[in-house]
Amino acid sequence: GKQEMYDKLRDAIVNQDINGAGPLVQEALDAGLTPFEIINDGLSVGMKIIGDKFEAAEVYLPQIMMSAKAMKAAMEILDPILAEDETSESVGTCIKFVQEGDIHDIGHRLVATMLGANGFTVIDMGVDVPNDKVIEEVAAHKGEKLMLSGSALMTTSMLGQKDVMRLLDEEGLRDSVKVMFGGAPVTDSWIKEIGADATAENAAEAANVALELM
Ligand code: HCB
Repeated sequence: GKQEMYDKLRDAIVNQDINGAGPLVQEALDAGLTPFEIINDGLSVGMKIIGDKFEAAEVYLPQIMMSAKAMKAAMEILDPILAEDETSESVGTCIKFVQEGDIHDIGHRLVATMLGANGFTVIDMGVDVPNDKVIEEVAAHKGEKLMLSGSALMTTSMLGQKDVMRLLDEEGLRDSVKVMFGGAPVTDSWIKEIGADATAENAAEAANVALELM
């Protein structure tokens, strides 16, 4: 059944099965699972488990890196399919980036994929992006239905989100863009404190929140 397939997908990430993850995703697709189910109920669950194990010092960086590679191999199969599904009518433009000093890109990519699959035109600025570049990009798209989605996985890089909000104000751009920040350390109270619009727990929720904000 479905749950059995979800468990296999989860385990492929937890057990760092870099070579097996791609074929397993194909198997899941052939069995009729949707890319959303594969990501949300399978792969992401595995990534969460490996993250928790890392925090409990049960696994170490090399293992995490291999889990990340397995995740990447899985997404290489899913990304083109999700891109095909994109509706022709764009619901808005989303500038997506990871804060300066931060190279964690797994969650960032998942959110970008989900936003794209939900009708956003996604501009992926990648990781370790300085705030002045982010502000330049927002300015370049002023006047469009615009959303900014930033990720930060470290408490240090998260502080940069506060500067994004200050710079948007200073440049007179705050009213031109909706701002959603996410990443493990980001909380509702942080979002409130810095004056951003929203956060989301995961990629599926991020897509829903983004659609609501538009
Ligand atoms: Co990394 N790392 N890491 N790491 N890493 C964390 C983030 C720690 C929390 C682990 C820990 O120590 N407890 C920690 C940060 C501590 C802190 O500041 N609080 C940490 C550290 C310290 C580091 C290094 C400094 C380690 C070192 O070198 N000594 C180094 C940093 C390098 C740098 O950035 N300059 C580092 C490196 C790595 C890798 C390379 C081994 C690997 C990253 C691989 C890659 O991304 N390509 C890695 C990983 C994988 C992790 C953990 C284990 C998992 C992160 C992850 O991918 N989660 C993480 C522990 C953890 O987070 N629990 C650990 C899975 C994804 C799917 O979840 O939260 O990223 P997500 O995204 C979600 C969600 O937040 C939301 O939706 C996403 C999808 O569901 N979301 C948004 C995300 N962005 C959003 C934006 C929106 O607008 C809305 C929603």
